[in-house]
Amino acid sequence: MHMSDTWFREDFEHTGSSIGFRLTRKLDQVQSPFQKIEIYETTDWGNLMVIDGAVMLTTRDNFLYHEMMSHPALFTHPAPESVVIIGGGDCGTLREVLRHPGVRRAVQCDIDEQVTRMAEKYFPELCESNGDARAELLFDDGIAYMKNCAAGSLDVVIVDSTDPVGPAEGLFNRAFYESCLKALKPGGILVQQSESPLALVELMKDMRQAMRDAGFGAMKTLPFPQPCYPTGWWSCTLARKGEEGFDTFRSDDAAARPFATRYYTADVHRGALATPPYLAEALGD
Ligand code: AG3
Repeated sequence: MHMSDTWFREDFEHTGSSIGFRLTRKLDQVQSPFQKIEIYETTDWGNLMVIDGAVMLTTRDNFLYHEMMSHPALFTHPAPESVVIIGGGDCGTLREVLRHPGVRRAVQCDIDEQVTRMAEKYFPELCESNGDARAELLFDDGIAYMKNCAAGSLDVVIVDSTDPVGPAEGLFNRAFYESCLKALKPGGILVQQSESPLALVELMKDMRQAMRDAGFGAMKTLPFPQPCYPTGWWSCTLARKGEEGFDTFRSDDAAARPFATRYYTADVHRGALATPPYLAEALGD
């Protein structure tokens, strides 16, 4: 018998499905100027962060998402030194990026400081690299930040956003991608969290069209499991400033990586590049 029969459930209207967690108690809640952030303790998944009713992460399964948002792009780029993360206020992506010894500067720009304050308290392991001399944490509008970024100054831009509604809506359109393209050096890579590869293919197509219209060359969507997000299956999309594709990556470096991972390996990376036929047909990958 479990001590609790109280559940948090995210009903995802677009997919006609839900994901839920059994709770022990509510730990915190804050209404920031941008959104409502809730923190729960669960019986089996550690702590849970919810923003405006949407699951952001759990202690137990966030490594899947954070590793896949970072390592495929950083092991595809020949020598990533300068990285910007838009969103990502929980600092999990930042931690993974900083594991790469070649990275000299990693800027995280999230509009909502409260997300980071909550992560420091309830997901301290994700924030363990925040004091790294290479890290810079900004609490600012990511759209404006990318617009004002020096042209040709970045190797990788990672958009670790919420769904394309509310504050994150402007992170999925052509104007924003144009700013990203301008800020990247030739051969630079944009990574965008790109929702469920099963239920949100239409959204993914629109997003990729906006990237193409902005001038990005090669593109590739990598699916991965993510139990806490709608349908339990998620994806990131990589886009290149230039035509060089994503089929080859620094697989020897990935295999010999000087840090521990729990999901990402060179083989997992290779596997994620194998696009299932239905998705290949829909996206042209
Ligand atoms: N990632 C949030 C992805 C969107 C989840 N959508 C949902 N639950 N409806 C940002 C947090 C991880 N750093």
